[in-house]
Amino acid sequence: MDQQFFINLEEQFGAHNYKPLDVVLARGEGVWVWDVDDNKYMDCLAAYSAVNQGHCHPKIMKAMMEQAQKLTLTSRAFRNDQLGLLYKELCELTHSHKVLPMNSGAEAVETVIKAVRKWGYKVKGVPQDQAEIIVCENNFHGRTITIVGFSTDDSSRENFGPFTPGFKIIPYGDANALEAAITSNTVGFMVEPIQGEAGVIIPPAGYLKEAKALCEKHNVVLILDEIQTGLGRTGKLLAEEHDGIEADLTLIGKALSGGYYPISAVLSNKEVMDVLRPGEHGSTFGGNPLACAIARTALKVLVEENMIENAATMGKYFLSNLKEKIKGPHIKDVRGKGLMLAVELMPDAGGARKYCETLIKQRLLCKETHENTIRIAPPLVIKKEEIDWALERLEAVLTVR
Ligand code: IF1
Repeated sequence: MDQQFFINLEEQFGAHNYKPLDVVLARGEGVWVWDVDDNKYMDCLAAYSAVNQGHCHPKIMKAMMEQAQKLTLTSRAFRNDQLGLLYKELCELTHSHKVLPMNSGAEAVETVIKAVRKWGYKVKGVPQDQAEIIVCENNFHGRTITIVGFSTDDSSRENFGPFTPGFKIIPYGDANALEAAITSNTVGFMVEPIQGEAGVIIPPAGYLKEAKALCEKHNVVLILDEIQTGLGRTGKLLAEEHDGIEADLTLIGKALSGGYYPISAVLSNKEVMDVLRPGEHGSTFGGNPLACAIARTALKVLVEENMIENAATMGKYFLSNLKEKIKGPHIKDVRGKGLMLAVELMPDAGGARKYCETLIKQRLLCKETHENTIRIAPPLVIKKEEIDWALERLEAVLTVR
């Protein structure tokens, strides 16, 4: 069957909640993917940083296959021999006290909203149902009703109301705005260290450090959403390390899966997590042995194969060359940290989508975000010569207006 056969099936039988680029993929290995006609492409999206370890990493595959032949799902009504090991390894790796495992990033976000609200009522003494959580403009934390309710992107929230109350929205990167928004009812401040969906928006240096200090000063829980920036993407295990801080609660997901099986987690540095008592939160698949076995190996290879250091060095190489090669009146900015990179086009450049469609013809898979930004985020295993291969094509496509 050719590409059109599969496209037609998706169009005929699938909901239209996506407008994917028309490339039908069938195989992946490392930074490379192949379509149904065996054309080879470089994946510069890595499933929005869920494939940091590269496609079909053999060691993660082995762990999955071994566990799949033993025990996959028990529910949390019983214990299993993988969950406690994942807890310990995650806590040691991230200097956390507690872990609460979920499945999707959005579920981890919903979990932290529940936990920090209850902490507000039971520990901080906020009056019942008055808890406030501060978030930033242009945030992206998932797609549940509560989460889109505090989105500032109309396409994420239009026609989905009514929404959950108790959220305040402030400008991103502005510590003064944060302090001004804090009241005695504020229980948490949730923020992405770098805003991914907004277009790889990097806050001023020291922003997270200032936010941490303000949260300590006002007894507010600092929640960092590292679902996209975490697990090596920015050249550190967690992006918070660039500011030399530790969040009170940290959300991870995506690459915790190794690109195989959804798993997310809330990591707690303070005893916020202890406010949740048996029967108050959970999910059927949360903490299942298959996901835990996979996540343990996903973390192991990330560290043992120096993927984090590679993201730092290769990211610097990629960014410096992008800045040098991608020029022209239609280029507004080239930015990034580690292997979380972006090229922003001028508003009159015709939109990022058409460049992404041209890049496909050059066998490079990138994805636009919003109108004018091309995200470049390959798996963290990328080699220098592979970056050179990508740079050649990016220069050929992006330096032509
Ligand atoms: C889609 C965007 C990226 C996230 C952060 C939580 C979540 C995400 C910082 C929720 C998820 C995904 C969602 C995915 C595409 C992708 C995305 F374009 F939607 F915004 F990466 F930028 N926090 N981001 O980035 O995690 O529930 O999806 O596991 O919706 O198509 P999730």
